[in-house]
Amino acid sequence: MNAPKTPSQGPKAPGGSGGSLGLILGVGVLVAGALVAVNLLGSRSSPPPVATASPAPAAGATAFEPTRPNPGPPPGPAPDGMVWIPGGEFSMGSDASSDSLCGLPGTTRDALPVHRVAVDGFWMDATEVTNEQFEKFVQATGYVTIAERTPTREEFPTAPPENLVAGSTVYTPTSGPVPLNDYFQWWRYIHGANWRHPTGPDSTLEGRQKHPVVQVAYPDAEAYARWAGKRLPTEAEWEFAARGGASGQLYAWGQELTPGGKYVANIYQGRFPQQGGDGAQDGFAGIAPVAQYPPNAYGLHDVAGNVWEWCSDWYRPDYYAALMMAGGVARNPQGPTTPYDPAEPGEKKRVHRGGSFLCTDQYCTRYMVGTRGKGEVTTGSNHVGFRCVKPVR
Ligand SMILES: [Ca+2]
Repeated sequence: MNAPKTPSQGPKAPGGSGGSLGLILGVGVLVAGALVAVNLLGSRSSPPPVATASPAPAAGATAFEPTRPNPGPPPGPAPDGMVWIPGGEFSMGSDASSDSLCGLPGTTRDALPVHRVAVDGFWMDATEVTNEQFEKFVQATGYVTIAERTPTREEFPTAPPENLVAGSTVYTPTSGPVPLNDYFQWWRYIHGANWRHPTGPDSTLEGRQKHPVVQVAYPDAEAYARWAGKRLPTEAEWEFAARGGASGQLYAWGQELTPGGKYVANIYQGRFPQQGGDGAQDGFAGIAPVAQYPPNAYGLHDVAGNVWEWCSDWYRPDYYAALMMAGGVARNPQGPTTPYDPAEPGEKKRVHRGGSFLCTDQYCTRYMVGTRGKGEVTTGSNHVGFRCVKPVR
């Protein structure tokens, strides 16, 4: 595979794309399981306001209260491939006790505090959007994804010429053990990687029609949803749906990672991120076709693992604290009005949810249902996809 070099200086002080949401040639990096974008093309933003830290509940305390789904049957027959999510009131987030399950202390702090939220009922795709579904969209519209567009000199005047090539970020296993704090060891910007060639120009979709589409940036996912007469879920809708009516559980299926000794999601077992390190005890090394495991109580497949899913909320680590401070029950929250990630203050990020086939209890446990991820909006990778929702008119 022809892999243009990532910048020799590696991850520098957080840069930014300024006010522009134009094409950013970025490297997606796995930081505690979340895809984070590092802008390779220079910094030109002013720092945003400082976020307030999320308070942690007292040790041993739990803020979870029962989920109260809205009563009544679905409003009609389910649209093709979708299931009814009744909506209702629930406790959202992940409490401090789950923090210790992540290898890196503090990595779930942005899911605090657990707070009360209510969402209206909606239809949701039972699975992540597949390659064959995305292909129909592209055939019908001629849409060109961001990873397929070549960044221009005008857009990025300070970028090295070798970086001005269309491509995307690809997980590249290492030949041996590496420190887990240097994500450039296993993420590469690959010229020619895009949804048709998910791991680089030599890869194809042959045999992958039922795999979730990947290498889609946020605007790509949004364009698909619009074409399909749907939209992307808010983070609150996503979590309500993923919890399946239960409250305060660690996983979408319960409290145990492997109920009955069996894996029920496509995650990663073994030595991360080494070549051949994924033991595939869950049946799959790497990405899997959708719906290979039992659905949750609402009929949703793969809300944990396989690929991260875009949500429509901007990412801020202090958003839950802000909702808590506002008091009462947050009704149909839409996310903060502006994005902010202290790790990369200049980048505009939206929420990712669900974790991926690269999440491991060694390094990242974001397949836990209340935890959060984040991604720069123009950055795709081969472990981020999406599913859509359809509100009731
Ligand atoms: Ca796996």
